[in-house]
Amino acid sequence: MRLPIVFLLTALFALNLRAETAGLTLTLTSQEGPLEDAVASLTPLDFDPPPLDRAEAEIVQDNKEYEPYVTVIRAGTVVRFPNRDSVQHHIYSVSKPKRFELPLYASGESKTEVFERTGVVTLGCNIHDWMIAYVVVMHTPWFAKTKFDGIARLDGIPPGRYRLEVWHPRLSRAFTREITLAAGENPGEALTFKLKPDRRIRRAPTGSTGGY
Ligand SMILES: [Cu+2]
Repeated sequence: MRLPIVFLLTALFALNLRAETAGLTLTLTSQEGPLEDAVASLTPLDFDPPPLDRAEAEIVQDNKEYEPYVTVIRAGTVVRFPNRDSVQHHIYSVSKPKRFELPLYASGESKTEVFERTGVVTLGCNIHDWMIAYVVVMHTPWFAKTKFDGIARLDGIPPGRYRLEVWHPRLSRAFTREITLAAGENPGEALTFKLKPDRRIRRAPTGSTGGY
């Protein structure tokens, strides 16, 4: 008789938690269509987000590209940089929140770095000019990155006032606005952005750079 009551209480508690949280679903587009690789986040204005327990992320070097192109993490996250290529890379960042370099290391090896400070960190490679990736380091745990459909789903958010922010490598500045989220609601919103030209360096044709 005792177990079922515990189950019932657990179920009620879970239901209650769900009813008390809020959500937000964003559909992001630009002049080119659905906006991929945008980071949408909600930073609480009236309370501190829960502290980060432990988090890891991975940015791979594969086929002489970084993958993924955009990574969003919380401050304090450990990022692994495995080299899955047959060639070596020299990862570097001169971005303020995290200046570092990981000189050449062999295929199959991996290095790690901790990202402690919030902001956007741009990664390059000293050998391959076209290699670029972004690490968006956030204080808040409530963020989402868009895929090809441009949709960012933010849910399980405590109700309250937030700063909604949308970042993308090709926005002149991040979009921000205050928003209030109510318990049990998950409104949808569409936002359209004007992107700057894509300044990514075109990759050298395969085979023309010999050993590189
Ligand atoms: Cu490289």
